[in-house]
Amino acid sequence: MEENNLHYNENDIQVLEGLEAVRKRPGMYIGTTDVKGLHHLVWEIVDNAIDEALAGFCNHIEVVINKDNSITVKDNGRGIPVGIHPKTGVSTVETVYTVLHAGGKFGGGGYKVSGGLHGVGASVVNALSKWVTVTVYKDGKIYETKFANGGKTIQKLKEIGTCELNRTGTTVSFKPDPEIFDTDIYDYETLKVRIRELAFLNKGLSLTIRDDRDMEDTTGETFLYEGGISEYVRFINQGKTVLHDEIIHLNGEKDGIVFEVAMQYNSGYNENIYSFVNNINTHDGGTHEDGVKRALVRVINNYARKNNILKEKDENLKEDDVKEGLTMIISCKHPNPQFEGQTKGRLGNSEVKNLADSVFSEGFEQFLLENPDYAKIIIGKAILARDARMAAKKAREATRKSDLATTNFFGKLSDCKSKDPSVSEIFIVEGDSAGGSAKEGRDSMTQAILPLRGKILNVEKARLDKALGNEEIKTIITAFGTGIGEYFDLSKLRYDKIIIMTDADVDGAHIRVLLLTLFYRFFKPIVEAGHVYAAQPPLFRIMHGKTRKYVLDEQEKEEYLASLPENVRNRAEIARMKGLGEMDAEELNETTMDINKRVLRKITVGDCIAADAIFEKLMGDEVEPRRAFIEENAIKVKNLDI
Ligand code: 0RA
Repeated sequence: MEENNLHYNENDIQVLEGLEAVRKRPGMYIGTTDVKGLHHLVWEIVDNAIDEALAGFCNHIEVVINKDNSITVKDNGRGIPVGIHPKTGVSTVETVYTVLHAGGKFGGGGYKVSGGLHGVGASVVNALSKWVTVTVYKDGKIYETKFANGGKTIQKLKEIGTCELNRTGTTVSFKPDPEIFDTDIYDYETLKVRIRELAFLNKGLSLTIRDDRDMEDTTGETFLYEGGISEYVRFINQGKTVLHDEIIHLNGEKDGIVFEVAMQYNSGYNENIYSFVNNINTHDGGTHEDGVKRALVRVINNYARKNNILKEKDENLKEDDVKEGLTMIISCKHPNPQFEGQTKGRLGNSEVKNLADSVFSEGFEQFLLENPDYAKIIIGKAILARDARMAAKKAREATRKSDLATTNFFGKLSDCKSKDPSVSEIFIVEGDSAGGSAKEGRDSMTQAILPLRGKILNVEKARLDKALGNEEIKTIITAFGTGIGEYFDLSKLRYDKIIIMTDADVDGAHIRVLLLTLFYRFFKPIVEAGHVYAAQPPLFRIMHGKTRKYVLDEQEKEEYLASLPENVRNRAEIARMKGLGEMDAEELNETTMDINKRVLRKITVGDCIAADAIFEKLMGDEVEPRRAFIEENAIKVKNLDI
């Protein structure tokens, strides 16, 4: 093959050693080689296209999951430069894909995504792929280069055709190397949620996601938000009762740092504050968030005192009080962000704090002055929150004192024998009958069962003090052992895995959303530390002869049937599993609980946020969105990964 007749020089050897290092220790470059790392590859490539958009040269990006679970990312930017690079002696395209960390130096945008694990560059994707093809449209020509088996160049950049002069852009396709990754299956929802988020965060940029594994889906979904983060706030608050129609949107710029915030209060009791730097979620906050919060507390207290809503004898409102019911998106674009903390989830740049404070306080003060009625409502809510906070503190102290022995806790929980948290698991099971089978089918040494009677309390609709009075919630808190709020202690968690086991139907989805909401609001560190899982009960049982085979979904069913000889296939009995309660103890153990056979899905904070977003549709008072949602999802409830 002509492509293999390449002459290797010293530069090539260095390149190969660089990419070999990535293959030896992929974790150092992309964090993990599980499903998260697999998706990370997509974001590396998309980030490059976003940089081109931030530089002002690209307004559309398309991501396609191809039939073979390879990915294609297409942008309409200027196209990666195709000339020979003076340092490497090969094309710039090839350089970007084969030299570690080369990408950044060739970027056109001012806001490089350089935080956390992002921004390691296209070469890392190449190193971890079975094959990569890059196509560049530029100057009326189409260029192409190909790599295979961990980034080895198998086709040098060459002209493969012509195109219209005004057509420019870069298209990258890659197939993750199955030798590196634990799984090679992309999850459409995961990609979609982030793509939609990128559309919110980059107003005017249109992003399309398409799943070509599904023959019926040929158009995909396109996200484009001219209103940017304001529309993100509206999206999060959809279905919630808002306290003011207008979304407050403020922005400012200083020394190349662009700062933007959008907010709206709703009548709920929780905060939804999300902050980003260069499109990366800073889940541990940082100076941009601190500046806004400081200003928020100050402006509200000042206004409340000036207008005699807070009397002289009253204490100032606290941050927690003014955050109740607040939905807020903070987005900062910074040319040189410093990310701090163990997971690099915190912005450290000190200069951002004052910028955030001044932009926010000026704009928000003006909003209050211009809207005294809204000001009264917002501050009135904060005062109620303060009163509830005091009551909740008392209730929490009470919960902390109640220990395992004093509640009627043992009646519900069938605990495991082991007291070693590192091997212990707790299954939270929908319904008493499934709970019974689970109890019988479990490994009682390491597996605890907690059956849920009815639906647990919706913590979106109740303040903390009320939630803490709820029996099911009390049981869960006691079982976990961590406490909550200011008494929370992750090291006291009694189980390594918390496994939600619900039916694959709409009711099951309800319960899962309620639990995810509870976990997210009360036990976020448990979710963040990766202790929460969803069990995946099978959807079909296939019987032929003496063989019983359980499969998770339609696709797996088809694949299994196809693998059978025709005469066996024709006689196979296929049953759709209706729910957990339908399985006997042995079946439940074999399909869903046995450590060696089951499939668990790890729940991420992202899942919880997604659950929160669809929450109102599923649970809210409004009937219409709920009906639409249930109809929309009735067919693919299995895919309702929430
Ligand atoms: C630097 C300069 C030029 C294009 C790009 C970077 C570029 C990089 C990527 C990565 C993915 N998509 C991209 N699109 C563009 C263009 C310089 C010129 O005008 O030739």
